[in-house]
Amino acid sequence: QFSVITPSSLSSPSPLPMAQDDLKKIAAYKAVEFVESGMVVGLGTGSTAKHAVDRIGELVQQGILTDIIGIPTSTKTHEQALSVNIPLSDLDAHPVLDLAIDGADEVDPDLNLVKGRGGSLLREKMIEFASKKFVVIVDESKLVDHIGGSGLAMPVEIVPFCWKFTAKRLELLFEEADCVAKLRTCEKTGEVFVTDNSNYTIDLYFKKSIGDLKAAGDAILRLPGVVEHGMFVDMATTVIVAGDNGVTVKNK
Ligand code: ABF
Repeated sequence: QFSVITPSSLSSPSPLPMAQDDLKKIAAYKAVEFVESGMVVGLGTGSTAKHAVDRIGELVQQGILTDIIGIPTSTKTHEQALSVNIPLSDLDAHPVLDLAIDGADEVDPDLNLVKGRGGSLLREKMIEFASKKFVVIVDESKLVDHIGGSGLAMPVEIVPFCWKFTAKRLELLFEEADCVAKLRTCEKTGEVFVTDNSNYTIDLYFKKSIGDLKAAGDAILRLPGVVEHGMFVDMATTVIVAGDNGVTVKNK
């Protein structure tokens, strides 16, 4: 069920569309309200999750949140969290998390997600899988009717060894969806993008529906060479969406 909340800073809805980054911040701050002292918290990656990490750091520094342990989902978030004084640990020491907060690239009406366009997905999936609650924070531009139907990338993390073979097998797997597989490169340098886990990323582009998401995800994982894919099916417990008319919280 949806509940609509108007942020206090928007007591009467603004007549002007809000900047996308402001919406991300509103969603992030709302999610941090779920964080309590003593919790082990998964810290997401990306421009939306960054606001949540900053906010948690602020509350830790003010002594409002105490005994927090953060589990970062990327090396970038690890550095950011350290810079705002959040005590950190990892999944080996804390195999069960109370809560994880992270962004997403696409969210469908059943709260299934596409993640990984920002470069991190494997550590995110491991940490969010281990969390009792997984709160996703997005601005309304991320809402889609069908996962993979936006024409934008569906990321798959693969081992570098003979990556062309794996890319070809991924295309063949989704032949009926007219899939094109592209190796991700760095925009600035043109060099191959290497993940935090020293792997490569293949971005899949579909012209037609990929059908059942779980079946598609399982088929991807059965391909030798694949490490993990960016479909997060049945993982989010709450999605917080910030839009011009306020914040919407949807619970699974
Ligand atoms: C990460 O950040 C990724 O899984 C996802 O690709 C991305 C969303 O980033 P942003 O909040 O910058 O749109 O969590």
